[in-house]
Amino acid sequence: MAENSTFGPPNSDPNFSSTEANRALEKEAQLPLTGWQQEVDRGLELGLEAAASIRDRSIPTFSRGELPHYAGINTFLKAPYLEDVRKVDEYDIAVVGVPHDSGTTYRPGTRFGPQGIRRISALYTPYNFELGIDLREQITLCDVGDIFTIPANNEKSFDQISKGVAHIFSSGAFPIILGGDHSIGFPTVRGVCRHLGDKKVGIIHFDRHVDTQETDLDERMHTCPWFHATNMANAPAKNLVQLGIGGWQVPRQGVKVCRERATNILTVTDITEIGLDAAVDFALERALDGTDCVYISFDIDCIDAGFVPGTGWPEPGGLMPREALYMLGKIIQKAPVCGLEIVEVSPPYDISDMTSLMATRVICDTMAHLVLSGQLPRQKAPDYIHPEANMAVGSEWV
Ligand SMILES: [Mn+2]
Repeated sequence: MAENSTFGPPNSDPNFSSTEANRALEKEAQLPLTGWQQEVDRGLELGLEAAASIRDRSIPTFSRGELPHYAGINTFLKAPYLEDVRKVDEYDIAVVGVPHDSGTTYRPGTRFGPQGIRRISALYTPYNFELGIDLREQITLCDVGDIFTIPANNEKSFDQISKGVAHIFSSGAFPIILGGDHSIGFPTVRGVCRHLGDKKVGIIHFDRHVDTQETDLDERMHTCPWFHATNMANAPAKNLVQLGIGGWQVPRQGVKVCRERATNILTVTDITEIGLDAAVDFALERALDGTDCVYISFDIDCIDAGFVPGTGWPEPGGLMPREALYMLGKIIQKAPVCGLEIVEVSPPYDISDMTSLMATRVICDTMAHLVLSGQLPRQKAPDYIHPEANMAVGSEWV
């Protein structure tokens, strides 16, 4: 502080002592550095000690961890790549890519979504200032790579996706799914339902589009996931909540299905008029009515198109990033969440990685709120995973 300053330290100023920023400063002091030290030790062991001229002796010769951010192999957040997916149960969270865009009806490119999200995720540290959380210290995360999708055949891809998601979900690792277009919403939920037994899941769906029609262009496309997901007994339509719907790209045949099945829709105007907290309460009450857990399907195009140009059907007038992130965080704080998918990131249409960055932000905030709400790391398998669930699922899907 300058000698002639008229200001005292912020935390001694009664007008500012209770700011989020001051709380964040205090929270950081409570976080351990154990995981960081392990990363340094591992880097030195596997990456060799640095050249003699390097004064910081925590730096290895070969980059083997978070640093430097521009180096290394691009898994999500530089998490370990888990080649042997049979060991996914050893992690709290498993990130999996679903590079499938054959369900796209206009601008393709979401098959590169997982790569785009992973690439820009290298920009992030595992620490968040105001949340006071350091993922490296508090959970274990792996990147299991991508599901092998079949570009010429949506249905075969759906079977692959359901099998892969079921494998992760049944292991107890929390699945975070990087799309891919929104057609994957049906097979991902089907994979979760495979191991719910008679338990039920409510779907909270952030989107500008309803995605509820039976077919589009004669197939089950990215306009169709919730028609088919809510046909499953484990995922009732009355528990489908759709936040941010509106504009000029909502097919009328999908609207008809929403009306017939009485799904729960809030437009962007609804959300801003009733307020974010009331919108969160609306979503939770309906998604959790008679269900055991919530699955979050986050279409990046729910955000105003100005922030997310890299998507298949950009639509102006969407949610502000702060609004979407606020609602997402509050929902996770208050609901048992069984999985997250982030879809419709199309890097070929992106500018400066901004759409992929938004997706990364959604994922990292989700992980943080899962930890802050005590859902992760898990002490035991959640009740909604069937006790006989195991990773050896069959390949037949209805
Ligand atoms: Mn959409």
